[in-house]
Amino acid sequence: MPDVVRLVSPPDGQGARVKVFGLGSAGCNMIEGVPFPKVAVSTSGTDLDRAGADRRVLIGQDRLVGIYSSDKELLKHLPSVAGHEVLDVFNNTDLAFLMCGLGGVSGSLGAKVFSCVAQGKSAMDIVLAATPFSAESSRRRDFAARMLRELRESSTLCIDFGNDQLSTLAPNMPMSRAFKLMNGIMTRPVLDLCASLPKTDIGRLRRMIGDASAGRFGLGLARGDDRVQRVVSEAMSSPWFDFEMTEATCAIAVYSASDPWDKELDGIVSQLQARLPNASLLVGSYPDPTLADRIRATLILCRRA
Ligand SMILES: Nc1nc2c(ncn2[C@@H]2O[C@H](COP(=O)(O)OP(=O)(O)OP(=O)(O)O)[C@@H](O)[C@H]2O)c(=O)[nH]1
Ligand SMILES: [Mg+2]
Repeated sequence: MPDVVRLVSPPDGQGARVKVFGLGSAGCNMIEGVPFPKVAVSTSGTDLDRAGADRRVLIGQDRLVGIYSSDKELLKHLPSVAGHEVLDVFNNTDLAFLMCGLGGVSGSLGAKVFSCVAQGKSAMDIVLAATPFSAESSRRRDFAARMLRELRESSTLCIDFGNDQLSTLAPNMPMSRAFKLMNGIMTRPVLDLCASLPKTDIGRLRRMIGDASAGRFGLGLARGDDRVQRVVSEAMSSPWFDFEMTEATCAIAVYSASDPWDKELDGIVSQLQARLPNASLLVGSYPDPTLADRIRATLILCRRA
């Protein structure tokens, strides 16, 4: 039976030092309301103005392409090659979340460069990337697909969110509202991981993910008598889980409730074990008073890239 590891929610001051990066136009939208130190990165100044970030990195497109084209191993071992404006934003950072939309230049190349530099600075890098709608140009979609393959290979974990699947979650919604909804969904794993992952467990998370660096996300919310069963069913029915569940070799689950209950966490663990026969489980929990009588399950399934 694969391992189950339970995280103990970190006391104040013992959580990981987190930084959230918004790369490119989409990335700068995504980090807007995120309650952690934020860094906005783009080739466009207007993207940076929007993000309300603590640090802003305006980088010329030629320079970004130049760093991207340099030797990736060199970048990991000698991150200063990227230049100080890229390097310094990783000071005092244990966990770097890199958010972007793939298909354009800034977000796609930015995510690749910044994830390599994060590794060079010994920060754990988790990429959260939206991929283009089918209605966008095939050139954009092909480039996004190529960059997703690269990011899955090179980053510690790359969670992709197909924008197309938004139509399942919110049919007939205007694009601007749909993006807002999607950006809120994409920040959920960031909030939940940060609330439940002590700094001392980052190495363990990295080892459990191993080479299963292709991540996908599911979310469940439920109230009422059989809420444990329903919260897991809802999370498992994520439109992004479009692969065989036997492929998942690692699952990260975070349970939250206004007053989390060990018995409910046990219930979630056994439901997940039954549905994910090959996955080691890393489970965390934390209190979220805004949930009132509901519970929430956040689930990240990881497969080999
Ligand atoms: N989820 C989400 N996706 C977005 C958003 N804005 C754009 N996208 C998607 O992200 C992809 C990349 O677009 P941008 O972020 O505008 O591209 P960029 O990284 O700024 O690239 P350049 O402008 O070429 O430097 C698009 O093809 C859209 O599918 C957003 O706010 N949320
Ligand atoms: Mg742009």
